[in-house]
Amino acid sequence: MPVVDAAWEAWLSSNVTRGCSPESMIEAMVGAGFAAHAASAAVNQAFGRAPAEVAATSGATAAATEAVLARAAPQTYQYDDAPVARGNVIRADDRDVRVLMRCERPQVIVFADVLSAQECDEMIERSRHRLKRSTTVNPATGKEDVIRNRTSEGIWYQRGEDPFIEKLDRRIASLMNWPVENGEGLQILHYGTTGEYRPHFDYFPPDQPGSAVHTAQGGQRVATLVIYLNDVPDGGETIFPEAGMSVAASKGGAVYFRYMNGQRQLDPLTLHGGAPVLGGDKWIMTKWMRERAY
Ligand code: PD2
Ligand code: ZN
Repeated sequence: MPVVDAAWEAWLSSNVTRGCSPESMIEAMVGAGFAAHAASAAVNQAFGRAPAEVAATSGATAAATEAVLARAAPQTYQYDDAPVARGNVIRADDRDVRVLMRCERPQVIVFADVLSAQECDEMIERSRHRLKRSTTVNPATGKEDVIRNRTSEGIWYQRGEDPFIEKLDRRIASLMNWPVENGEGLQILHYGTTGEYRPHFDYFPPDQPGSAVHTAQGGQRVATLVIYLNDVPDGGETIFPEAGMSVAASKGGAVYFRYMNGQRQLDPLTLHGGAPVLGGDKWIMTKWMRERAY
């Protein structure tokens, strides 16, 4: 952190004499690495040493500091309306889906009956023999890595790849109230006992070089629907550690969460993970929605 040495003293007094505003001076010092309170104190002192007529017109440095801090602070996420319909039962294309719980910050909705028990069984049976060890996107490179954060196996279905998948894609898009064309293909994941997915964000971190590869088509992810395909006997909840919330896996039920608002801000409270499965296994089906057609 810099200190107010002779060179800075000279800079301060010449800027006061030139008629610079306290705000611009505090901003310049913060930009040079000073803490806001240190910059504010130094600017205050400089105006205090100035001739009375300059000091009188300088205004309050406290207000100037506030303005600088407000500009420097990361923008807090603004919660606007999620696209999901209101009400306790939502008509999702061909099926009525019950709402069990809604949370506004972060935006999380828990549903029952997104899939029937038979549809869950059919998805599991179709997928069982095609599973591969899951990968995770490396944020630095954008490549898929097998890492210990995610101990599951999975398979992707192309959007609308057959009539059964197409029906589910349409129902899910209708429930999420987002265009079916903006959806990634469905992903099935299977976790054995002890399997887990450590807390992460589903969006691609904008400041990481690897994200550009993933957002080139369809843009950023905006919302996720995780559908549970079986009842997990013990553990395996979807957890939101920043919100202190967990959702138990219940066959045919689902958890929706939305992390990108209309201003393209991303909600850090949607940090989430799959808790370790403590008994039995866990099957889920995930839909990620993008900003644009994918
Ligand atoms: O298995 C889950 O509950 C879970 C939790 C968090 C899955 C995902 N994220 C995911 O597939 O992104
Ligand atoms: Zn996730």
